[in-house]
Amino acid sequence: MKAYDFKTIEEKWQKVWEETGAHRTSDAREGPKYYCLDMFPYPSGSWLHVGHWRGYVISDVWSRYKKLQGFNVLHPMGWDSFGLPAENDAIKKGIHPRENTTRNIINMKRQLKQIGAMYDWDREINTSSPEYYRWTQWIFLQMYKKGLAYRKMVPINWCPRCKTGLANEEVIDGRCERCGEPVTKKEMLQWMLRITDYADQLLEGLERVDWPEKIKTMQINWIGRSQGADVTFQAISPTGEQFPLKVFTTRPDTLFGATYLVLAPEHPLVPKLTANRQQGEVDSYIERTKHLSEVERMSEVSQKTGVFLGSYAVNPVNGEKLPIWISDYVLLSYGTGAIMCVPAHDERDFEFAKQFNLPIVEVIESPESKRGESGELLEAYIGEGVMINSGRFNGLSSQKGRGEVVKWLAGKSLAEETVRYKLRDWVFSRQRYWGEPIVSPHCKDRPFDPDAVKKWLPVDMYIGGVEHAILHLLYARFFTKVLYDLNFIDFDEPFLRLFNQGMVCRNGAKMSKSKGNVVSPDELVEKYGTDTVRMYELFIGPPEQDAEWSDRGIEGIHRFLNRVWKLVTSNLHRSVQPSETLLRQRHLLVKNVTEGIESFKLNTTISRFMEFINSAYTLEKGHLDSQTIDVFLILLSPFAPHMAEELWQQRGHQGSIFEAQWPKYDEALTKPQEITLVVQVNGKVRAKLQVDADIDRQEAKRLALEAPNVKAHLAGRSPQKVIVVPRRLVNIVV
Ligand code: ANZ
Repeated sequence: MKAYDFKTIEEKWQKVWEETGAHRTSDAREGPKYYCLDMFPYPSGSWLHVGHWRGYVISDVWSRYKKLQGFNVLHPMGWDSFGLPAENDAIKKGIHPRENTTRNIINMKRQLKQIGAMYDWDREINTSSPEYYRWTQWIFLQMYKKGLAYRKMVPINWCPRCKTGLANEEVIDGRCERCGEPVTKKEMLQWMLRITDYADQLLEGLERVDWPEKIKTMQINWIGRSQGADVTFQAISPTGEQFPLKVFTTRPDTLFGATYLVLAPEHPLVPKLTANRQQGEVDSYIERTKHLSEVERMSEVSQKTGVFLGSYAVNPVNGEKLPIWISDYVLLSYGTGAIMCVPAHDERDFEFAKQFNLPIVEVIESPESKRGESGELLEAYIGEGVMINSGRFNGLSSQKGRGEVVKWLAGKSLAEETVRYKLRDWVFSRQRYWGEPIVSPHCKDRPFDPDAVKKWLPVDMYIGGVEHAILHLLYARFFTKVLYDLNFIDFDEPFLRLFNQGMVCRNGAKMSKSKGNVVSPDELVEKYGTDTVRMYELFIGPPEQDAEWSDRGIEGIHRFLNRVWKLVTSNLHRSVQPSETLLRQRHLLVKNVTEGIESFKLNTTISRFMEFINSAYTLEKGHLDSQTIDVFLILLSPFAPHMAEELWQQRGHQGSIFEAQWPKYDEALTKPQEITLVVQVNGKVRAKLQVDADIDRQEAKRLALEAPNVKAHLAGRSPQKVIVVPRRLVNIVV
């Protein structure tokens, strides 16, 4: 028997897999198709650390498991290689991003291969290669033809020093993340994609996919559908001119409680409605707002600020004149960019009214309102209730009143029901160099092979980090829906099932280069082998949760694999029948591993393997029959593919273990075995009990003493002695 020489074994099998094209997917292979996709990595130059490994190991276990179940599995890999991180990395190294990207890909590919995952490298794609992006351009053109891509002047975050537009995420406290220069807003002509046309479809489709609820909720909130009404006020300028002024509100039932209006500082009516004496203050407020990001403007913690314009608007429900203000908490890009303010029933308006001493008028009554000693409102009451101070609508419930008020105003063309979305059209232009060039096209061939698309898509299982919950996953769904509407594909949701792995942490923080807490897999692979590292990645915690990395824990997994190696190699050709107990344990293991993988409980599944091996050593004294070994190896193979493949061969099988079939189990054999326990009182049989075979002495004694007939014969006397013969008899002496 040879020791477990993981180095030789792993090198050997990676070579064999490569040479035989074991991971190449053939369209012609039998079995239903299964498409398992990883979120593609960015080849940005940092090495893969053990945190990156985790997701790839999870998806590989899943793909190999599906293959063993008889599916024809497609598991490709590619590179998401355009974008700011790739450009910044190239700038840092002083070389062209294309050259840098090519180098990074070579490195990362070598590292990915170290995992021993079954990627079909023949289908590798690279988003920055012309062969790839000519087709993203082609899709863009189709969208343009359908009116879904258009150009518009929009204000973007602009860093005057770096001379580039910045994403909201790159603006920190109003300054450029990289150079610290204050960020301004700049109007620029941008390419936009009309994702808002798809808002309802993007919501509806979420009901049809098997995704974590958390991610669905995040997308629902991001799309942010609000049902409400546009209501028209009459604004009167300081010179007496009148302008219709539309506000968007989700609470038309509170119209009688409006005590002022607020416009976004950028609202086009602001110049017309500003009184001369207010001009200076208004101008400086507008200038100040330019330096704030939307995130900062919507922040709940910052104090409300604003300026009175010096003009008024007439409330259509009661003819009252309300002062018009501007404030940064109203965004131009949402609704109509103007709001009516009801401080009694809106938190932000309440805060603003307190700050500037504006009147607060209650129009919704509820016992839940929080009041001070003299009955005044202590905070806005935002819930439902009964309408008061609302003229003809008094006494109606707020829910019912909402519709009635709109109906009444609609009759005078002063209101209409509307649905608004938080979702904005997507600014698709990039000001930087390393990004998809926007079209100059001569597409001769096709973007994709319709037969292949029909066979493989949609993706059955998509695996990646939770940080992509919104943008990437929403855009991908949008593109899919557009292609569906253009009749290029016949499905409209790209990812049927989604799995998000948790992050790997060290010293309590997410593992990352910038935190200086990364662990490289290289030395671990060198010391323990890939299979050990793979299994340890899975063992550190439930896959969907964040987990703390410890270098020490890996020893335990390595010891386990050594025990497996020893046990199997010392039983390679033993012609024995399994004991009844072992047979049952084997069936139970098949059940547990199958269910464990199905429910992604990969860490506890590994514990099941360990228990099985322990009891094989103790109960069976290290003797295993061939069939049990084969079943065990197949179950283990998605986790430790190199070792399983090697031992499978040593058992004398022809061909790869991954051509084998996932074992089945007999449900009856997984149930705890029952035996008949005979209970005697003073030598006479008084009861026969059906109990679990592995019942312990304590429990056997308790059950025996509780049996009704036994109790009757004891007649209240306490036994002098209770003798338990395991699995057979309990003898009670009184
Ligand atoms: C009056 C009112 C009274 C409101 C009340 C709420 C409660 P969601 O649910 O997020 O869609 N609003 C409208 N446009 C806005 C903008 N551009 N910037 C900031 N706030 C805006 O919220 C809709 C509500 O947010 C609208 O309903 C409006 O305030 C405000 F008791 O109108 B409401």
